[in-house]
Amino acid sequence: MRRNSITILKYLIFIGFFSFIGHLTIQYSYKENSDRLQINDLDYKSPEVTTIEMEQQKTGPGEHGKSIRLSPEDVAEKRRQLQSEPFSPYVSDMISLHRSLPDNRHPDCRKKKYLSKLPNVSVIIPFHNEYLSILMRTVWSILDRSPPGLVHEVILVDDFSKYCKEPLDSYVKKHFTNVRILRGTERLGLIRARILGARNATGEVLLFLDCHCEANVNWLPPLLEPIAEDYKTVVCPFIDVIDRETYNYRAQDEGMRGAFDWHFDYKRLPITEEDRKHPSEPFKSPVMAGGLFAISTKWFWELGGYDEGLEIWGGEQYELSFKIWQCGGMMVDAPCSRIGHIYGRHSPFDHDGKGNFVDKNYKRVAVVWMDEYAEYLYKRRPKCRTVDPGDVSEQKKIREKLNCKPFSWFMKEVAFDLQNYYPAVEPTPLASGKIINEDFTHREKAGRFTLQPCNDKISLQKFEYTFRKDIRLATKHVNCFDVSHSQDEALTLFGCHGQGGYQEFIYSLSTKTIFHPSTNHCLDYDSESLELFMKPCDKNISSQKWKFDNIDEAEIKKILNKEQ
Ligand SMILES: *[C@@H]1O[C@H](CO)[C@@H](O)[C@H](O)[C@H]1NC(C)=O
Ligand SMILES: *[C@@H]1O[C@H](CO)[C@@H](O)[C@H](O)[C@H]1NC(C)=O
Ligand SMILES: *[C@@H]1O[C@H](CO)[C@@H](O)[C@H](O)[C@H]1NC(C)=O
Ligand SMILES: [Mn+2]
Repeated sequence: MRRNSITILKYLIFIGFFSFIGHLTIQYSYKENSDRLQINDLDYKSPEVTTIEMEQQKTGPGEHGKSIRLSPEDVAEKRRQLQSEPFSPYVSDMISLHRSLPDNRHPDCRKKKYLSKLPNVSVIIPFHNEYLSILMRTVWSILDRSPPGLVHEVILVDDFSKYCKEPLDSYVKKHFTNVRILRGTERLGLIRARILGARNATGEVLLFLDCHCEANVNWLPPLLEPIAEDYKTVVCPFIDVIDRETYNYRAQDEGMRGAFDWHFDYKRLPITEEDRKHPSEPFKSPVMAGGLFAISTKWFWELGGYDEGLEIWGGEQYELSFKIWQCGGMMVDAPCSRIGHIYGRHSPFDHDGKGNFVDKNYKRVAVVWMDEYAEYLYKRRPKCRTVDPGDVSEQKKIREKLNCKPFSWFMKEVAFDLQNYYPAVEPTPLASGKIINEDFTHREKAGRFTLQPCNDKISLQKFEYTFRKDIRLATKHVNCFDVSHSQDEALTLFGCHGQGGYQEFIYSLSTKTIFHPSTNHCLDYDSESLELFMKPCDKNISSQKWKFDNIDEAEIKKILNKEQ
């Protein structure tokens, strides 16, 4: 029988200044409820519990964070009516601006008590062409679910929107006393819009939010208490997920620590074992996700605010995170504060013809804060090395004035495990090249992850088996083999996270099997469809035997010694 070498190929389709004594429960009020709610009927227990119970009684579309599903006819009709308008805002209009959300905090959060006196906040929300009901639901969720007296003001920074003017102005005037709209005279970009809002704010804490959020039950005290205890602590909420089509509200996960890889893509690290013992307590996080955080006004301006040389968006979360830590502050995530965010709703802060601004932003962050570690970023982003960062003397002055620590300190003390997942110097792969199953007579078949005839010219046939025990598409190094139970254990690609789980594979030098611990199965293919699946391991069958072009046996034995 003629034996053809067949290789795996996938056609990718998609891809304190305040210190106070005494712990009390915060008084909690619920303003302007939907008319279905009879507050007086309720038995008042603790204020927070009462609010949750009141929310539980609400009925209506999208209440309790549930999905709205429209009939296909409705969808077609509305698409026709809306034309250029993205579809999902129509669904937003169907949902109460005061809709109820599921209390998805850790159960310990319901027992938590907070300092009776907390600093007040200026909430700063930049927006550009945001849809009115989405923006107003953001504002109402803030006001509805905050204890009285703590929201000093809400500042909506309109970054040169084409619409959202008249109806927004009159809505705000009619319904609020402590909400105001600031407008720039030119397009500012996200970073400068935030700075404009911050300059205008007079609260004790600045709380930056995105313009398509819903703050969940008692979200505010957990963000403020760590700041009340130490004004140099910056606090981030947990970010929940609001589906952009159905408006379903769900948890993303139970939290992770923020980090980056050396392309400067935002990444996340697992919570430490120690922190996992206190699931409702704030835990330290090296880097903020960027959009949602609270910082005392005093500390923000001591740090010089954001670097105003940063254009539009990009790198600002690193700039602020590095200087918070290096200059003597701290950053924590507060598990009891949850805020939903509509992901993938636009990227309103677009290029506007500003060219290569992201590399320039990164360069500014690197030259001011990263010392010798900047080199690792330049290696991954060669454009960063050559781009002119512009004048960074102001930023360097702040670093000197505040006597900030070196980046090596940050890496050692704060991001202490980052290099385990995202090493600055990528170790050579354990194996690389095509992944070949030699026992196959070739047939053409496109589709999912399938076996295909070997061809060294096809870059999608090149893989790397890394020290993380994941198998990456070598071309871009961002997609990894992934298998989840929900997909019939088919082999798929998913963004590499470097943290094992569904992306962990154990190659055996002796049996040549690729074992997947989380399903306890081995890589195999379907002889009809040629699609790749995980199946019960059987080292006797040749469809489970795989060979890499290049293999470092010594390193595999070292890293996988127990598993060989
Ligand atoms: C918030 O704090 C500032 C400064 O302490 C104070 O002037 C202001 O009145 C407070 N706002 C509210 C709404 O209490
Ligand atoms: C905030 O902006 C408004 C409107 O431009 C202005 O009237 C007000 O004085 C500003 N406040 C501060 C503290 O800058
Ligand atoms: C594999 O083959 C060997 C020898 O042919 C046999 O003894 C063994 O039982 C087989 N194992 C499995 C799992 O079928
Ligand atoms: Mn957003």
